[in-house]
Amino acid sequence: MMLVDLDYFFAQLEELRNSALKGKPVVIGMYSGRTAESGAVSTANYEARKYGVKSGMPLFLAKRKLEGCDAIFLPVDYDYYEQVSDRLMGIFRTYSDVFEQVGIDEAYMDVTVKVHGSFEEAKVLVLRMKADVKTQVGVTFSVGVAPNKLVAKVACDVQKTDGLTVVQPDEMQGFLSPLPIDRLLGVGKKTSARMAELGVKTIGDLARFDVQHLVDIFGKTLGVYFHDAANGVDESAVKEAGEAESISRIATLKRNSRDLAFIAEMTDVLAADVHADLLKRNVGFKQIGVIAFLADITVKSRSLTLEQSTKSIEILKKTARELLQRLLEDTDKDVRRIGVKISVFSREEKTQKLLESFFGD
Ligand code: DCP
Ligand code: CA
Ligand code: CA
Repeated sequence: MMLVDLDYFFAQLEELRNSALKGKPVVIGMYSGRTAESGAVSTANYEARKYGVKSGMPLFLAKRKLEGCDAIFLPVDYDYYEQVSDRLMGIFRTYSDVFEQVGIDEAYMDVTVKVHGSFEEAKVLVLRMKADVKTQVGVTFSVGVAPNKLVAKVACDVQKTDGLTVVQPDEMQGFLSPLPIDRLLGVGKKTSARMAELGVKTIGDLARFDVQHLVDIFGKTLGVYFHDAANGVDESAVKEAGEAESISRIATLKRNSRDLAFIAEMTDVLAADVHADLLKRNVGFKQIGVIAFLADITVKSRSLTLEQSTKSIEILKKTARELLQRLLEDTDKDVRRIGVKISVFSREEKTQKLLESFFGD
């Protein structure tokens, strides 16, 4: 398994289209627009990081740290970054058996079959891919190669830029053990502080810590996750994105009808049912569909994909009504049964959710 992550992504892409920036500190800012100065640092190149500039820092602070350094401040240009990201992901994908993009500049790749299970061959594949991306796009990225996703992620972060870190099965413990626990996915400042109170500072400390004790403190899911993670245990598979699951409800109307208001009463009820299920699973939806079984036994459906995933019941009901209206405009038959369906994304894993809610990390 491997994780690829582009180096100082937004800033590197600004350097890519304007080579005059190279060698200077470059800061990409998300300007809030309230005043010319207000906003936060999205990212910075490594020249700027030498002065202590970091993602998330207020822009005025970054300006202060870089005073007199001939630093360049640029606003985010998300459309451009996304365009290049799509090209990069397209290239990475061709080197994978299974490919899972997890952010604008990051993806997991399962290459087990391609490299015949050999870490040596994986290394060769990464070097080929680095050269390919360098010529085709002109950017660098760092890679972690390991027996599983969890360790690949940690490995990717230890050496940047243009890094390649390979951790073989027999090296896992020695690799993880001395690292601070915040290198583990989901362990941020607050979790680290809580762990430090328990005398747990390194991943090795955490690996040796009594699992039952962790469960008592953090609950079963997280306690077991921390224990496994520290021991380099992760069984999760690389999953192709966009494998949407759906939730749907269908009901028969009290009478056949093509009266919008009457049928919409039913789609509202179905939407509420679907929504309750959605909340239970704690996921969002992006696609809504309405299906009608007509009196002449034909079936018609309409669907819509939203710009952004949401959990809103209002949007669900309103969109279902609109789809129903469009559907009725395209037929002169009565509706006998009606259904509402949404596509949900199961990518959000339980542990990830819990980690976010537990400490806000
Ligand atoms: N980003 C952001 N705000 C943050 C963190 C990140 O806008 N708080 C954006 C800008 C980054 C991009 O996401 O370029 C990718 O984030 P990374 O965490 O991978 O950071 P970088 O790619 O910038 O740097 P690194 O070289 O450490 O990977
Ligand atoms: Ca990155
Ligand atoms: Ca990233």
